[in-house]
Order: sequence, then structure tokens, then C-alpha cells
Amino acid sequence: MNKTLTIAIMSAVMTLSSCNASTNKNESSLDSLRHKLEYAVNSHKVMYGHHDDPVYGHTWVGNEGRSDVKETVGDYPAVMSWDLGGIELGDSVNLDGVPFERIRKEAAAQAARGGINTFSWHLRNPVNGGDSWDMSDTLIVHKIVTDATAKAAYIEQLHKLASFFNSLTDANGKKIAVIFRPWHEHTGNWFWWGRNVSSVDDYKNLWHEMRRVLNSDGVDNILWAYSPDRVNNTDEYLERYPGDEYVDILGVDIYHFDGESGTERYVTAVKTALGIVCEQAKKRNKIPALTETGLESLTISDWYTSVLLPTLRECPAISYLVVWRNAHNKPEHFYAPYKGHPAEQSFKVFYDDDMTMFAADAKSIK
Ligand code: BMA
Repeated sequence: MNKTLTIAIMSAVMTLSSCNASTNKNESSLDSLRHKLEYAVNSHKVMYGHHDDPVYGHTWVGNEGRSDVKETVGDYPAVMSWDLGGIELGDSVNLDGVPFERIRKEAAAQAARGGINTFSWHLRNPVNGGDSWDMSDTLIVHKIVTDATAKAAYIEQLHKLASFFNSLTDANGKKIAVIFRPWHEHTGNWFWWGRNVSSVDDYKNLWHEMRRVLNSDGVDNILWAYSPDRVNNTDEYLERYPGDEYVDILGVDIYHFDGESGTERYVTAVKTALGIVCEQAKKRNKIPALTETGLESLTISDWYTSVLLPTLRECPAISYLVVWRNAHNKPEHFYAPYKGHPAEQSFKVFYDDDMTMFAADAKSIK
């Protein structure tokens, strides 16, 4: 039986046997998004995601209808990842040159094909305008949450963010539900909101203030994702957790570095972190995910089937994973294969595997 049909049947059976069966007919788009993610977890499948997938690829930019993923396996990713860096300035394109108007359009197209959208935000800081990687002022987060002028500038940024989320609508004008993953990789030391340059309380306050403004601006179409960089234990994972009432999805970002020699380190890091993520997700009734992962340049050509898939099989179930972008202007910066790349073959096997879900599979979830 084909994979998509199996998913349609399995999810219909799961829905009928669940006490929520009656919510299915009139469910809001947020419930439907949650339902898809939960279906993946409950059936130990994983939705595949790719950053900026339909707006550029390894050798092209801007064309409509293209996707390196679709050109290798015949379908779009189940999850499209986007970044909102630049929205806070009122820019028309994001930090990687993608027009926000195009993101809006592609997010609607992805929702229409039954897929999911997730957003990160590499914003410029509202104090000195430095980019996300500018850590020259180690007091920025503290200023934002305590100093009236800095806070007002932050709130202005948040209003712009809110109006973007409120503008995400389908063809009938109904808001599209999406995942938002702010203040990511804060356990690392490369963003101005990172662990070494902000206190625990100040970091949490960034979240609290964000949630307050977005709520008051009427943003009601978001599942919120928490995604530290790799962690070794539960205390580290939860140190800056903003609270159960602020978060719907528990994630983690873990990359594979150093090719073959880094495989064992990567596998151990994923197993450790997903063990923590899934345990906490179960305990707190949240949805687990591998919010960013990948091997840059796919220097291990069967990485998808020799490293990623076997590792995921040995981890507790997650809902989705995202690999980062295939940059059109940085030839080494890609994480999904493109047509003609040696990793194509392994990626096809990954696509065919019963465990993985792409857009058509996501659409078939009832
Ligand atoms: C990074 C790289 C950068 C990019 C940023 C935001 O990991 O891909 O080139 O600007 O993400 O998308």
C-alpha cells in the first residue's frame, strides 16, 4: 500500500478511536496544526522540513514552483521553515533577501497543500541596531526588559511582528496557523540573547513581553516553540524555559559538524537531547521536535539514511525536523540534496521510508 494512503487510513482510525473525534469537523486551523504534529508523534513518524525551500535552491533564486527537495524526490517538504529577520525594521525583504510578500504567499501555498510552516526570527536588536550575532553590548537584553526607551523600541518591533502573523491568511481570508520559534539557540554563545550575555530572568522576560504584546495585538494563530542549542542534561534544557503557559512545542537544534569524524558526537548529542525533549514533552503535554539539524554540504553522501534515520529510530518519537537552507549564493551552504548531488540516492530512500512524511503525507492526515 502506498505511504500516503496508509497515513490517511491510520490517522482516520486514530481519530475515530480518540475522544476528540467530534472536534475534527469544525476544528480551528490551530487545532488542525496541533493534530498533524500529534499524529506524527503518536505514529512514530517524522515530518521533514527545509528552510526557505521553495524560494531559492543551490543554483537558483526566485523562481516559482521550484524546490530542490521536490526536484529530487517529487514532493515538497511537510514543513517549510522561514525567517523573519528584518520585519522589525519594516524591511520588504528578510536578512537572506527573501521578500516577506513571497513568504506570505508561499506559507499560504504550503498550508493549502496540507503542510506546515515554522518561523524563526534573526532580528536586529532594538538598542543599537546590531544584527543577531552582534554581542558587543552584553547588556542589551537587560536594557530591553528594564530600560523604558529600549523596551519601547522592542515593543515597536513586536507590533511589526504581530502584524505579519495577523496577515498570514488563506484564500478565504482565514488566518493560517503556524509555528513560531523565537529566541532560539540561547544555550549557545553567538546571538545577543545567548546564555553568556543575558541573565536567566532577563531572557525569560523577553519571551513574556513578546507574548504579552502579540496576545494584545490579537495574534491567535501560533504554536510557540522553545529551541535551545544542544544540551547535556535536563537542568540545562530548562534553565531558561519561559514556562508551560508560553510554550507548545519543545525542540532542540543540533547540527552534525566535522563529517565522518563528527558522526558519533552528533548521534550522541541527538539521542541525549531528544531523550530530554521527549521526556519533558510527555510530562508537560507538549509536542517534541528536532527544530534544526543537518550536515552542511552533505559530505557524507548517505547521511540521510546512514546517520539521521537510524538515529531517529532509536529516539523517542518527535513530530518534525527541519534542515537549514540551500543557499543560492554560498555553494557550500546546503543541507538538502539538489538534483545531481551524490546524496540524492540516499535522500530518495529516506523519502520512501515509512517513517518520514513529506507534504502529500501531511495532507493525508485526517
Ligand atoms: C544561518 C546562515 C546564514 C543566514 C541565517 C539566517 O545559519 O544560513 O547565512 O543568514 O542562518 O537564515
